[in-house]
Amino acid sequence: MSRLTDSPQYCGPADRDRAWRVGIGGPVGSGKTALVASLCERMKATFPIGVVTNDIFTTEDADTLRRMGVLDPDRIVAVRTGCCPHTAIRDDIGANLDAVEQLERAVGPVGVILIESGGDNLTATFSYGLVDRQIFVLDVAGGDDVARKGGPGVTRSDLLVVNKVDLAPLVGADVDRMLSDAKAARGTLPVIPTAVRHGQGIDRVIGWLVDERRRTLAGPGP
Ligand SMILES: Nc1nc2c(ncn2[C@@H]2O[C@H](COP(=O)(O)OP(=O)(O)O)[C@@H](O)[C@H]2O)c(=O)[nH]1
Ligand SMILES: [Mg+2]
Repeated sequence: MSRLTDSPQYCGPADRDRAWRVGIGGPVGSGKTALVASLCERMKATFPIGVVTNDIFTTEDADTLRRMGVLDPDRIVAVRTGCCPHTAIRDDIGANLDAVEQLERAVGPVGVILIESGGDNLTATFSYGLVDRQIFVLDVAGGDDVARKGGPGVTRSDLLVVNKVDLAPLVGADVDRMLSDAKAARGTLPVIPTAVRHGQGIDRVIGWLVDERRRTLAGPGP
């Protein structure tokens, strides 16, 4: 299975001076904001980091992250999409690109910008005009058959995170089966189980991000 980055639409970072951008998508409530918060808290000492959130009608996720104090408030910018979340991250990315620019103007060079999508269904993916890599977040409480249901986020995102593994016994979900379904759907593409709320699996996600960033910035090999 090839990943979305291999598609002809992917142009790569047009300007290597700009921040490396990572999209975080997935269904409502799967743990996207929790993942963003945890990544900010653990990575900000090493990388100048920024966040763009997408909500349909409010700035709820940005407000939450500011309240949690995971970053300086001016490093968190909210986009109010006013439309289906996937429209703003895939079809008409102008508002998100403006938010990225606003962030970089406000705080100077940023090493990594995390762009959280509004919660959407299994069909949502980011345009590679907006992000360099994308993470899709599922959670075991959404049903352990979700990985089998497929969709581009499950099958071709650069990283699939299966979150809330701590809840598996409570909701009767079979995590091993979910992981093996996901691996079968994704071939060599990575899958990381997490319990973000308890810090479980976050170091693996950070390791993946650091490697992918290094690889992107190094450019194509000789
Ligand atoms: N038990 C458990 N709850 C989690 C975990 N990650 C997130 N949550 C909770 O799930 C709910 C939705 O998380 P949120 O990050 O807002 O989801 P989003 O809609 O995808 O951004 C919140 O109450 C989180 O505290 C986890 O690993 N385990
Ligand atoms: Mg959220």
